[in-house]
Amino acid sequence: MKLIARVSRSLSLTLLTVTLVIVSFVAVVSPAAAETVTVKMGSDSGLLVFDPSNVTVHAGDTVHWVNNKLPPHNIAFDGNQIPAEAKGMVDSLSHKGLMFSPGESYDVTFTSDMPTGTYSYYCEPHRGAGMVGKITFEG
Ligand SMILES: [Cu+2]
Repeated sequence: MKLIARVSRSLSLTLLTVTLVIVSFVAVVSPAAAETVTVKMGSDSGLLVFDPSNVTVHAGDTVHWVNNKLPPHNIAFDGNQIPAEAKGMVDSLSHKGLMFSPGESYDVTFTSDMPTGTYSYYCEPHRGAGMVGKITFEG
């Protein structure tokens, strides 16, 4: 009986150890929770800007543009100002249609299969006024 008790105790210790190792491994390997970064089109104070104009995202994160002030706005990525390997994605990243209504929004999710680097974009009606933005994708 004593032997069985000893065996089962060491067995449960082993199980506990294995469980702890697995749990800590999962905690280290699993990426941080995906985030949504909101970018206002037209600042609250009424400036023709993307606010914030520079954001940094990681794989799984979503950039969420919201029409805020002084519409219409749109989101146009420049094929020469995104990573060269991402050039084919210009159209799918951009929202060329003008957004007129406050609260209208557009999302782009950056996924691990996309090239890392800097993705610059602008608002077509207000590019001349300096309504430009930049996303740094760190993968
Ligand atoms: Cu605009």
